[in-house]
Order: sequence, then C-alpha cells, then structure tokens
Amino acid sequence: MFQRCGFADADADLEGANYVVVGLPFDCTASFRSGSRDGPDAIRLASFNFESYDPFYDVDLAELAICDLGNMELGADPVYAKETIKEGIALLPKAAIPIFLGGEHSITPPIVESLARLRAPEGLGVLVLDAHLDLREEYGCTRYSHACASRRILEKKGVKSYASIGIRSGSKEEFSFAKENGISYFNALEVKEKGIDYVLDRALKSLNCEQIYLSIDLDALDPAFAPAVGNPEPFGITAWDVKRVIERAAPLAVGLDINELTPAYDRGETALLAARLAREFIAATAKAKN
Ligand SMILES: [Mn+2]
Repeated sequence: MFQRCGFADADADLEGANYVVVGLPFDCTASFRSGSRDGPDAIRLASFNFESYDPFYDVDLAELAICDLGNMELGADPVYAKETIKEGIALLPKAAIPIFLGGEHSITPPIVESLARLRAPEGLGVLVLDAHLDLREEYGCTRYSHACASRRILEKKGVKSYASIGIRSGSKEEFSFAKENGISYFNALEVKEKGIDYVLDRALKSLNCEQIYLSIDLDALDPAFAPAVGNPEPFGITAWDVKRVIERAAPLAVGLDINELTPAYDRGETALLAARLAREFIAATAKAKN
C-alpha cells in the first residue's frame, strides 16, 4: 500500500544486497547549467515509469536484491565532497555492485579511486562516455571541477587503463595533452560513421582489463536524446549506442555512475533515459552473472 520513494524495485536491505543505489547530489563546480544536485531524486522518480521485467535481458528487477541507500550529504566544497564520497564507498558491502546517481561529473574520480583500491586488486579499467575530454589540469580555480574529471581519473593509483567514447569537445590544449600522452578516446563522429561495435571493439581492447568501471556523462548523448545536462553539445551518440555499451561492458562491470542530469531543464525525457540506463545496467549485469 505504501510505496517506497527510492529507486524503483530497490526494496532490499543493505545486508544481502547485490546492487546498491547511491545518490551523489553535488553540483558546486557547474560551469554552465547548474542543478545536477537534483539529479538523483529526478532519476528515482522517473524509474517508476518502467516495468520491473526487462524483456531484452529476460530479467525481472523485482526479483533482484537492490538497495537504495539514499543520497550522501556532500556539502558545497569539492574537496569535502570527494573525501566524503570515498568515506561512503568504504562502507558499501563488497558483494553489491554500486550504481551512483549524480550529480556533476566531478563525482567520478573519487569513486574510481575507491573502487580501484577496494575491488580491483589487478587494476581497474575506466570507460567514460562523454562529449568532453575533461582533461584540464584546473578549471574555475579548482582541480576538482567537473571539467577536470578525466584528468583526475587518469592520475588515480589502481587505474590500469582508460578510454572515452562520444568525444566532440575540448580545448586545444586538452587535445594536445591527449595526443602527447596517448590517451585513448573515440569521437562521436567515429561512432556515427563506423558504428558503436567497431568503436567498442577498439575501446575494450585498449582497456584490456578484467574489471571495468563505467561512467556515463549524459552529455555524451545528442541533446535530442538528453537535453537536460550541464553542458549540452550537439552531434552526439544515440540512446541505442549507450544501450550497446552497457550490454557489452556489463560482464566486466564493477560499477556505474550516471551524471550531469539537470532536472530544471528537463521535460522529463532526460531523467527517464537516465533511469532506464541504470535499469539496463542492472539487468545486463544480472544476466551476465547467470
Ligand atoms: Mn561532459
């Protein structure tokens, strides 16, 4: 009779959970549209649109042990936020695959640092979907800006490899940095011209890792699919492309984040897509484990 208010079908207790949903409502380094702090709850609300049964994977989410822990309190300072995220992740049961709902993209480096240390002793491969290179050393007077996310990920101990897909934006310096350091990135045009499987073959080969973390910045998608993001960028990849990325990454996945949703700019479609992607990930990883 009384409906829980967390992510749909996340009715399990933490003990014994196979999936744990965590909201990271932080957006204090936003450089254009702010409001991604409201992302986690918008995704939760949208998640109730969907059937618990996923016919593509033949998985019923209602039969899985999913726990929604709610949102972390992250304050307004990026240094405080990243330290708090790391403290929070240390408390999660190792048997549960975490799904982090952002929040801006600055949430990802501390997640990656923690999961590499706690769950990937052989090294973690990080696969990022993003329109932006995010390779700046510093932006807006902080090294922990969302615009520096990939640069910080690359510095993390335990990150064995990295690749990004959907790229179509960055400063001249960032593209030079990527070239000079041999950073593996695949632009959105390549996905359009050669197909997502062609790109994924190369990305997964370059990651060459048994354990992969997947970070989805929703601006990787074309604004036609995901208009409500912090920094929308035309000529993006499609929802079908992202579905395929999730399907192919799932067997190796140790966790997922979905970031940069700005609900104030949404008529609901971006939050619905974000919720659906989180559910796809749960169904895909559940299928892969069977
Ligand atoms: Mn981005």
